[in-house]
Amino acid sequence: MLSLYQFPISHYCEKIRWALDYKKLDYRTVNLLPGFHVSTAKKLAGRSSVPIITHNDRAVRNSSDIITYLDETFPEHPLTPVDVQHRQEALDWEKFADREIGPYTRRVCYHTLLNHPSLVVPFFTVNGPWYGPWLIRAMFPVLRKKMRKLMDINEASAQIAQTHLTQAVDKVYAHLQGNTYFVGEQFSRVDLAVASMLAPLCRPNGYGLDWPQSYPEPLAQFVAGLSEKLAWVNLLYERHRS
Ligand SMILES: N[C@@H](CCC(=O)N[C@@H](CS)C(=O)NCC(=O)O)C(=O)O
Repeated sequence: MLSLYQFPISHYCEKIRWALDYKKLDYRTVNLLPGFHVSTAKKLAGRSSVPIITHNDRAVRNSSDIITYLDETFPEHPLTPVDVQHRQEALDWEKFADREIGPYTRRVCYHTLLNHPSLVVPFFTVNGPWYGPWLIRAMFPVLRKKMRKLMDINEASAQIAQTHLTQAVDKVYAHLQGNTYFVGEQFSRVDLAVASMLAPLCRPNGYGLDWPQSYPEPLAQFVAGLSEKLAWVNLLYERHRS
């Protein structure tokens, strides 16, 4: 049995949900509560970060390693290009998405969303333990402070993250030049990785969260400024994320 230990809100976890769904694999999700996840994650995989998958008494963490494991273990509906050059290009761009997009999307989004507990608490607790909404609401001021500290989220760092993210989106847009796929003519792990890392900015159907109609400011304005270049994310979700 395949299990995915995750946070529903996390875009790294969405990357793995998408990979599992794309590969049509049967799996169960175990939704952990942010801040209360550490002992479970460490017991499973030695580190606190999710996503983690378990399969046949084995635990794999780190989204890129998980996709490699899934493709090696379940070769049907592959996400890794077969052509050696395409494969390397895909892995390089995936690394760019994981390192140069994911953390900045998170910082920019949380900088606004953490000021709106009524919006973000349901995202932290959806389909989790029954006591989750009560616990996270009660602990929210402490949790928010801890998250801001751990992820270095403040006004100055959010401004820098906006600049970084804008440059990363420009780089993606320039690479695609109107094409749908990053590498070759086929959907692969790189498209999935880049689109997942940008998805919280686009609020696509299929992510699994009940997104608000629009984001509060200043996030709404930032997202609006990128909307044309982010249209590709929604297109990929429509085509490949049922
Ligand atoms: N490089 C990791 C990053 C995963 C990551 O940053 N996970 C965050 C959620 S978005 C997390 O688990 N944070 C809590 C923690 O590290 O304890 C991957 O690709 O899986």
